Amino acid sequence: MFKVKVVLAGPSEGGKTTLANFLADATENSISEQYRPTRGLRILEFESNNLNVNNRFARAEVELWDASGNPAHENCWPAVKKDAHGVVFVFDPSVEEQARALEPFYAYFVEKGGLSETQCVVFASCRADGKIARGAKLGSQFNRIPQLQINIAEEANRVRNDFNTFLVSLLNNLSEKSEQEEMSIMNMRN
Ligand SMILES: Nc1nc2c(ncn2[C@@H]2O[C@H](COP(=O)(O)OP(=O)(O)OP(=O)(O)O)[C@@H](O)[C@H]2O)c(=O)[nH]1
Ligand SMILES: [Mg+2]
Repeated sequence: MFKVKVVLAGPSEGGKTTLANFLADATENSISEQYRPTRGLRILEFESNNLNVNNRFARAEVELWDASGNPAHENCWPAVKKDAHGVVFVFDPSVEEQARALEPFYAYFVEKGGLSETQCVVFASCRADGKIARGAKLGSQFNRIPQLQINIAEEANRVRNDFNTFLVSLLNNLSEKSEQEEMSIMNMRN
């Protein structure tokens, strides 16, 4: 079974913890009314089944790192980035400042080394009543990263599917890599 470390990154009140609880609990009603800032870091673990990886069904053990978006907790970031397979950037598109506030996270996780853009996705986390006509627009550095609108309250299944699709893309990379490694080990033996 694959083990995948996925990081949730983005500004405070973007919706990371809400998303993490939803994904890990597998319940439909995990949106809490009250905002409780994450202090530092939480790590949630769960299994995702029935993932189609290279035309084989696979399961994955997901380690979801839900870090605080508050710059006061930046000291956690190195541990968060270390050995991460993928990053989900989360922000609230109905709040203009959140688009700007996402940029330091891109800079840290992608620009400053670590992850490539193929290991990233942006989830614009819409609130229940969030009929946003025109959401906050992200900087051009995000142009090469797929961006999806998610709405846990109204489209729970779709959010889960979107996350699993992202997982599969990460796992495809991983399984290709391990096949290449196997190949090179065999070549060394020959
Ligand atoms: N209705 C609805 N509310 C949401 C959703 N996501 C977040 N919220 C609300 O937005 C607020 C902030 O959400 P959190 O998930 O705690 O934000 P966070 O990104 O973890 O913030 P930090 O821990 O400070 O970095 C909370 O009041 C949530 O109830 C959502 O999908 N739907
Ligand atoms: Mg949080």
